[in-house]
Amino acid sequence: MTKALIVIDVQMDFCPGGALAVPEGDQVVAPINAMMAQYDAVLMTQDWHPGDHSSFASQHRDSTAYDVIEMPYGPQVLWPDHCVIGSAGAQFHPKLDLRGDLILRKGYRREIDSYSAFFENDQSTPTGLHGYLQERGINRLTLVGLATDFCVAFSALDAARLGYDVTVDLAACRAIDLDGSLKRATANMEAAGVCLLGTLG
Ligand code: VGL
Ligand code: ZN
Repeated sequence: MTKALIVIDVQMDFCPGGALAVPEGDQVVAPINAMMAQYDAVLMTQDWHPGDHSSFASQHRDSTAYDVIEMPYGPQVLWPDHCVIGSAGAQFHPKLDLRGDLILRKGYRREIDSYSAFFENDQSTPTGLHGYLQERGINRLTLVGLATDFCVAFSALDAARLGYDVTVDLAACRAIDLDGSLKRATANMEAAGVCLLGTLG
């Protein structure tokens, strides 16, 4: 078995003081760095949006952040502007160990958001990560990072659906928790056979 650590969106905008700050988001950095040596591959995702991305509330008249609107591909939460391509907020946390093999950027197409590392939010446009992992013979994945209830959960659910052996280490994740989203996400992950380690952060 070949195993990879997938580090989701440990970026400044998701840390305290950032544009879409996740409570205690920066506290995932130390545990994630400590885990890296135990894996055959370390992959990182980077949320990477153009300044006029359609997931930004600023792009929609009469909407405010955290509203949910209907997009051609389904419901979409509107977010504060965050992780804009090339901005300081899009950078990885400066203490994150960057020894990773691959950095996968997502959400760079204006018309569609991408929470998952595997598919955009239409749940059918692939990012190419599945092909990369298959070619490297990686079949066991541990996911960590930000945020538990959005990008980590969507990635874990897609990975389970694709047939990977999936673990989410909750001690190295933190959540946004919007209207019960954390509870829903953990229930969905459990139902999909994702192994949840540690306690909810
Ligand atoms: C995320 C909301 C918007 C995440 C990214 O990384 O969980 N959440 N963009
Ligand atoms: Zn985003």
